[in-house]
Amino acid sequence: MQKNDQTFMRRALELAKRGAGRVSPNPMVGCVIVKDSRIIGEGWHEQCGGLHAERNALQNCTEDPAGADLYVTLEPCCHWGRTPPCTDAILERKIGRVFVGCLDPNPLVAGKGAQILRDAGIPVETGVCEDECRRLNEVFFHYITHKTPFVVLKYAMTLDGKTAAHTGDSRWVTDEAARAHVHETRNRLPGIMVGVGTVLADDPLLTCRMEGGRSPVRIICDSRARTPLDSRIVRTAREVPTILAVTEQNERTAALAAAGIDILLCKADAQGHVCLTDLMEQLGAQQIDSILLEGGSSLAFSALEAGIVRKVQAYIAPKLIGGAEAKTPVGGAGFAKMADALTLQNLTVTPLGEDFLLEGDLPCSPASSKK
Ligand code: AOF
Ligand code: ZN
Repeated sequence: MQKNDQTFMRRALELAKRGAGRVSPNPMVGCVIVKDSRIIGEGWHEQCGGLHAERNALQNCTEDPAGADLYVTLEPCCHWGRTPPCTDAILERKIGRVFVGCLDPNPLVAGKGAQILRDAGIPVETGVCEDECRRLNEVFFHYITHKTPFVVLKYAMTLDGKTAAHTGDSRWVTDEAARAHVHETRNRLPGIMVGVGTVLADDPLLTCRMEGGRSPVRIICDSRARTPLDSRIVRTAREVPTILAVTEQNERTAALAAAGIDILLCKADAQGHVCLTDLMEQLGAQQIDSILLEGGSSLAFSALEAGIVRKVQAYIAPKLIGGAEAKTPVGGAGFAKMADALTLQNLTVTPLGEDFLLEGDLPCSPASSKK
């Protein structure tokens, strides 16, 4: 692999990121077309249903791309989806060589795109900046194979592990930079989920307040439909799509539906709460490929116990507040032994102003995957 190849692929990665929050449940993909070491065309997948990165880059070429090198962060597709196959466009425009970041796990593509190009005599190199390309689309990689949302558990806590003072005061645990980062995530992921306890305690809006951002679909886990009709979430339900996951339908769910809330009837678990595995399957069927789980502490534990959480984002403020009764991010019954604790992988630490963001992955256990 040449150093130049990585430079062009990194440019394609930058372009791909422009699709954040716009392409779900499709992947973010970027493409650069290069002739004599000069970029002659750039493109990215701009929105779901729109042209793919390769076709956009080919369309934007300032000169004939015949014989040029094409760099794309994801294997070119070879199937008819909402758009025609990218392999056709690459062959029609007589591209000389193709450099691919990572193969497409979509069973309709999965290596066949690269093979079609090779069979047509085009040299294809795969695995250029592969790690970065895979990481960019961790949501897509999960969703296309499991058909359930990639769940990110997010919380902010003090250095002594509290999400609020013992009085309940929680404004604010972290500073502005960390809070702005949360809004970027709200913009990126199509769903945001909380338990009804959080609605009753905080009356949150759960919208994205980033400039130019778009708000995720709000999902409330509320088995017995206790969300108040005069809560801010219900009052804004006609502007921001909102799903209430319940275990029974009654006059309260009817009143909430009349106020613009989508009622989603779910199976109940042994405790009578919404069965999270069932909820994830139903949300996946609605094309919601990822969800930011913002609390509260009992839903966080239920989600961890059910094995639906794939990533944890812990914002940590360098503050000590104490209080035996002060809330912690993960409640519920808890696991009995330290040996049962869930251990994060691929941990990263990012300083944000005075605070820190700790992020790590939780691998998919066989029980929590649909195959
Ligand atoms: C590419 N380049 O830019 C993207 C690809 O419904 P469609 O037509 O948008 O196809 C969606 C599938 O195509 C998606 O699941 C993934 O396998 C691939 N996405 N492929 O060659 C792109 N966005
Ligand atoms: Zn394509």
